[in-house]
Amino acid sequence: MASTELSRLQARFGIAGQLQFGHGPGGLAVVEVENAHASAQVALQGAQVLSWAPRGAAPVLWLAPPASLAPGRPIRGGVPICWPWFGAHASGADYPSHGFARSERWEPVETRALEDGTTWVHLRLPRGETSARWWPHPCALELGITIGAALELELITRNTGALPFTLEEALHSYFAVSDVGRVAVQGLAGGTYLDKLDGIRRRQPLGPLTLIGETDRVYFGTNAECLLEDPGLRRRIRISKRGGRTTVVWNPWAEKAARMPDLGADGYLRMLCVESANVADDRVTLAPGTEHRLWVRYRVEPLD
Ligand code: TA6
Repeated sequence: MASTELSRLQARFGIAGQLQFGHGPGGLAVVEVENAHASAQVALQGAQVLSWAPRGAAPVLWLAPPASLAPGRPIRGGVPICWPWFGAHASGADYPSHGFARSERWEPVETRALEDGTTWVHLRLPRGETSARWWPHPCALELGITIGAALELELITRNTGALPFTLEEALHSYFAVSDVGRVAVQGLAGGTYLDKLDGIRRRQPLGPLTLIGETDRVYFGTNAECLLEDPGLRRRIRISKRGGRTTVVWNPWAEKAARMPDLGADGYLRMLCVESANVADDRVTLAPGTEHRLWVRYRVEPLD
């Protein structure tokens, strides 16, 4: 993005000493936030949170090496927004995986320094012609981000047309972990999931989910809070959600990761996706004039 455009955004939405526009990793145009509670970067491409770290804490989100990042290319890491479909499109073979929201450039609507010292960033997806090509439904898509000791994201879809439409969505969060083979995810016990490795639906055994290889599971009908426990970093990440009935857990593991250059040499060891979503069985149908909100909050706690 040209510096003049960044300067215009800075003049309109910048907050002295707290929020500025600039070029981040890979030359991506980003909103940079530093406040008393945390620091974060949000790419205008896809309104994608690239990084977030509560003050004094290690980064909570994993991001691909900067060399693999470039404007216009889906960014691996942070919190990609998958919308209005998840994974491969049902009929459009040439449609982008996970929808188009993450590839388009979003625009700021409002920024605010809140009284509690957190920072509010509100973005929307302009109705570009590419989205009209793939998605012929009049709608509005916005994201509200609250950056503080917790990170909150709220994805809002409004049906502004005269006909209902059905969508899938996911906040495809890449959490930073010490070693994916040593972490555990609490909160999914007893749930039913689709194992995308073989297409079979199974029930999650009681107890925490631990990983011993490639894992790609879609848990349906759950609004459970998940805890990502990481003994190596002596922390747990509390993943709360509202408006999302699906939780996706994904790690490609070594063999598939070796075919994903943007994961870097041992990237798969240092990340785990725990995604709050509405996918497949849980897809959302929006009547004309209504809206749907998918909200998440991430908090870091000591693992005593
Ligand atoms: O959320 C899991 C998943 O659907 C995996 O199947 C894998 O494709 C992953 O998303 C990454 O997708 P991406 O298009 O970002 O490479």
